Amino acid sequence: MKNEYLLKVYNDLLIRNKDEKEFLQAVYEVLSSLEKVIEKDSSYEKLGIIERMVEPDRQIMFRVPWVNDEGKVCVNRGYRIQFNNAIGPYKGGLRFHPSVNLSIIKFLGFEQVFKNSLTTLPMGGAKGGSDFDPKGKSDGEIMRFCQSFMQELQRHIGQFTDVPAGDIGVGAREIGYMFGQYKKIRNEFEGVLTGKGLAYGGSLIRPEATGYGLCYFASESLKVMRNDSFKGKKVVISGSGNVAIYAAYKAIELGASVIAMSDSKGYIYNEKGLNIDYIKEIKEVKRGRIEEYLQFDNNTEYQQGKVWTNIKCDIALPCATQNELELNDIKKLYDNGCFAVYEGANMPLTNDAVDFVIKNKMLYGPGKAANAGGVLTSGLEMTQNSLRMSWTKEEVDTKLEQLMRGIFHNCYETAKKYADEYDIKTGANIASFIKVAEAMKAYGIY
Ligand code: NDP
Ligand code: 2IT
Repeated sequence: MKNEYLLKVYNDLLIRNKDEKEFLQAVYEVLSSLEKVIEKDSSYEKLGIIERMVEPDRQIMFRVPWVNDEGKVCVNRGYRIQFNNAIGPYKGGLRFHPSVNLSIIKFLGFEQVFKNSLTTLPMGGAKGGSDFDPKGKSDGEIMRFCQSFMQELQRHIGQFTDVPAGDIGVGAREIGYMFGQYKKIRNEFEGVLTGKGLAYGGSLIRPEATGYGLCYFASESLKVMRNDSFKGKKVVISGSGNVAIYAAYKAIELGASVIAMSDSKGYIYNEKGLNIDYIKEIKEVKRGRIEEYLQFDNNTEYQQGKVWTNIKCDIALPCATQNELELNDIKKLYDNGCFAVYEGANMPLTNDAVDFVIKNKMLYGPGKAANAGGVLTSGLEMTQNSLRMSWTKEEVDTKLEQLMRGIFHNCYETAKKYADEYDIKTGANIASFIKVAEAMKAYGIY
């Protein structure tokens, strides 16, 4: 990054937020793509657009007390970072994981602003969550935690203000407990959360949406950039949660075999392909570990530790968490024949790993574009709630597929205009930035 204005904003942020490693990384990734637009239009600097974009509208942090099954009072920290609502109400998931801290929620909120802009739907960006660890907790403990979390969060959100959803550690069960608590405290039945159950305003295809959307984006990229498809490809996926499972189903439906998946403890590998129904049963019903797959199929290998970079494959779909693939991992994947990486997770590649991918002309889908299908379908859930009706599976899936293919084209055309066709990172950042920046300009200074 050479532009003086961008460097100054970044260096100021570095001083003020020096401990927020993930947030600084996400900001650097975006700012380093914006040089050409900033140099072409001096109004961005004059109006302080970048300074205003890197500072959240508001950061909410709160105490979450809850009682465990032994009757002991426990305390966690809750967060909601409302980053930017220039193009619509704040929107973004909630993450429950022991690693959650301010830096992680801020990076996720910052990314969400640009991702939501790419969806073409009217949604601003936010993120929230807690350092609560759902692993090993009983249903009763999860319920009491979610109720306490919502007791405070409810005063900051609303269907026209801020609409949270799921992320790591937050799925249909947690959304149900939180929606019930919101409805009770506020005495309002409104689409304040997405990812709801079908019985109370949820959308068909929302559980599948991020994984399906990732494969729609990938298949458009394969078609346009290589005249190719998923057919016959060997795919490796990290994670075995919501995003990973439905990405695996869709990749298989499109003709690929998924040969490896993982969790935070290790990965499973079977050259002939994995059976995703077993993984769904282990993760969604038993809430167990991926290692238990071996009980269903003893021809599969299990390895402890970091994901699968030593496996021969064609396409990698990192769908677990941030910074899971570093430069050396990507180099190994590349040496093993992998030619495409599409990010189901948020920021799964370090910035130097992304640079390697682009430099070596691997096909690439940055998270803010490739995993936008989840929030996009959340946007469709909000629309259905406003209309007080629900669309069929086919209607939602068709909209998801069309919009994801559209996101690829928007990023690809913008990449060609400002950089080169393999630099989809720059394409995604510039295309999403311009829309948010134009809205901010229209409002004047406030
Ligand atoms: P889940 O909680 O359903 O699954 C998370 C998966 O990632 C699990 O397999 C988990 O393993 C693994 N994982 C989580 N943290 C770590 C870690 N620190 N190290 C290694 N593995 C880890 O979450 P989702 O599938 O919803 O989310 C996965 C990613 O996708 C996240 O980056 C999220 O931000 C992103 N995303 C999610 C969307 C959604 O709609 N849900 C939308 C867009 C992006 P284990 O069980 O062992 O912890
Ligand atoms: O990272 C993400 O885009 C999500 N976790 C989904 C957010 C949403 O509001 O559906």
